[in-house]
Amino acid sequence: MTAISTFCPGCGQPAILRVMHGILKEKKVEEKAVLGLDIGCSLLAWDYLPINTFQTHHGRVVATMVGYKKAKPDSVSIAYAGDGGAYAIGFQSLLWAAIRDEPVTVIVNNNAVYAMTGGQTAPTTMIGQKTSTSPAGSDQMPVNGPELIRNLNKDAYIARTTMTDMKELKGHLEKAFEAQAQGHFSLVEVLSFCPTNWKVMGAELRAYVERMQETFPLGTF
Ligand SMILES: Cc1ncc(C[n+]2csc(CCOP(=O)(O)OP(=O)(O)O)c2C)c(N)n1
Ligand code: SF4
Ligand SMILES: [Mg+2]
Repeated sequence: MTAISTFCPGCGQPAILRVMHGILKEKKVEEKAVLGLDIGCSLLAWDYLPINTFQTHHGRVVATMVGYKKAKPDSVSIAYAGDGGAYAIGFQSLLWAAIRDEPVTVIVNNNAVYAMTGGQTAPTTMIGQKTSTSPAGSDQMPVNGPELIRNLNKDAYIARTTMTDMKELKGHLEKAFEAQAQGHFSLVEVLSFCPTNWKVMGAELRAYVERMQETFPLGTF
């Protein structure tokens, strides 16, 4: 374990991970928790927190953590993925975990790009958003994961929040872990800064996330 962050300065992911870790500590389930990591910048969490982590292939974190939960039903099984890992390459296994109401908690870090590989257009890239593969602005309809999954499972806890509001983020993650404890699927999508690929800094980061909320409304679904 090391507390040294390898995330870029200003990245949203350390804040999400720290809030999540705080809840596990408060509930004294740190030792029972396993954080499964997708490929993408989420993998930089592998040694960020003093909890066990599990590195999976790209798009396979939900399936892996479903399997882990089946093997260890007393565990707190967490799948941490980017928007690309969750809603593109891993979409099929995510949808089936939701349909089957698998008792795992999925946290999706939505930065609206494929960050680790250079900021390409992702399933969550917004109409008009400029990326390295859509320099004139994307014309592709984005995927609204929580809204879609809500229609597949009425018992799951499904929410979208933002790392700019730690209190809300904490509340949603707490409810997601409670849903898992009660035997239900849960997913919290978190709108999150990626200064490196958005090419913005400081106050502009918050403004970017506010614009994201026009496409990705916050709340419980
Ligand atoms: C099977 C496979 N396809 C493609 C890649 C290349 N790849 C690695 S990370 C990544 C993008 C990840 O984007 P996202 O899931 O949104 O996470 P982020 O980096 O934005 O946090 C891609 C395409 C890979 N590692 N494996
Ligand atoms: S590229 Fe973006 S998401 Fe990845 S660590 Fe840097 S700021 Fe964070
Ligand atoms: Mg991403």
